Amino acid sequence: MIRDDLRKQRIETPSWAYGNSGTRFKVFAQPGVPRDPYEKVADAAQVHRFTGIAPTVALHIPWDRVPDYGHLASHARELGLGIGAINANVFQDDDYKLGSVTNPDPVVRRKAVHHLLECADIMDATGSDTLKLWFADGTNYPGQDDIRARQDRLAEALGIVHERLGDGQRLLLEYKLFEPAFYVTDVPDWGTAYAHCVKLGPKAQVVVDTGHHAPGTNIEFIVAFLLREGKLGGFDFNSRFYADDDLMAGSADPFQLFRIMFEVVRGGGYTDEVAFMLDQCHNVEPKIAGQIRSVMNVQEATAKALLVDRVALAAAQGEGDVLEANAVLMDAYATDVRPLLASVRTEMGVDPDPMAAYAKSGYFAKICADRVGGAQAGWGP
Ligand code: PSV
Ligand code: MN
Repeated sequence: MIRDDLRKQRIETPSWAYGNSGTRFKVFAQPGVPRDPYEKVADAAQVHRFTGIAPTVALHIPWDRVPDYGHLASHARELGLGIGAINANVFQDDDYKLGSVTNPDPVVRRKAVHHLLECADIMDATGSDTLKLWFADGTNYPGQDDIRARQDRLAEALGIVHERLGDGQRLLLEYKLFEPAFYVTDVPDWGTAYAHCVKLGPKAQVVVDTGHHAPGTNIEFIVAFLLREGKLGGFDFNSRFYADDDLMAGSADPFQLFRIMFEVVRGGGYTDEVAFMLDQCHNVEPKIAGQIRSVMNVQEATAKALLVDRVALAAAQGEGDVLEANAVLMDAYATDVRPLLASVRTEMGVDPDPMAAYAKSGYFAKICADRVGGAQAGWGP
């Protein structure tokens, strides 16, 4: 039943979406922005409160470093939230200029692996089951370093981390075509991530950030392939017009988001095994409302994907009826699912119009008034 499936949906929001962010040219401060991880978690709880389907928040370490992670997790629990993926950050230290786990210097490599293991400890302390690894590692110039040796170093580090994971824990390896490296990126694409994950074993899977491909890449094919191999661990959803734009999910290309979600549903990936996470930065729009909009956009794409008449689709495909097969898919995409979602929300005890309900709640005015003094959170510890 589509309604049951929609009620079960889980979308994770990132703690860093609630802090200040910007472009490489300017970070724009917004009023009411959290000053610490506790306030970020409180904001994430609002997204869950108004959508009913965002019950976990991802942390980024060291951006969300606290003295007592168990305490942060219980603060989250009191607000009705769980701690989701722990994102390791080995890209903001001077030592990492030439890479972290692939750095030619073994001392730097050890430091990076130590951080990844610390993130595994934080998983234990918070009850998180997912370690998300993205490496800014790569080179800018031909000859700068040995491409193959860097792969060996990467494999070695991943092996140590994989070994450390406990039962029920997994690592998700995130690829990205370029940036900050502009010649070689050590994990540039799903194939590289997949090959490393296959070698590592069952606790390693690939995470697909929708902004991390060359223009024109068929992301739904990647999703279908990884799911078929049991190696799709999750998504970092965001939208892009050009590169890694980190815009609201579903804002640039809602049709692509629908096609991705259809392959998820078709491939049996609409389960808790695949983590549906957001990874985006709200630079010009208000943070919490921006997250609510993204969650709703993913939810709408999901509803349309669930609506596809797969029996009719399979029949048309089997008969080689190209036009009919395409029409079946487009019928679902063209359906206005907003009334369905409003009614599902009402069944769930959530306001049918999350954006309006959040706006009316007065939460934004309250955090603007309350959060004075202190340093606003941004892309730093
Ligand atoms: C890298 O661009 C990325 O997508 C990774 O997921 C990071 O951890 C995240 O952005 C936040 O900067
Ligand atoms: Mn990402």
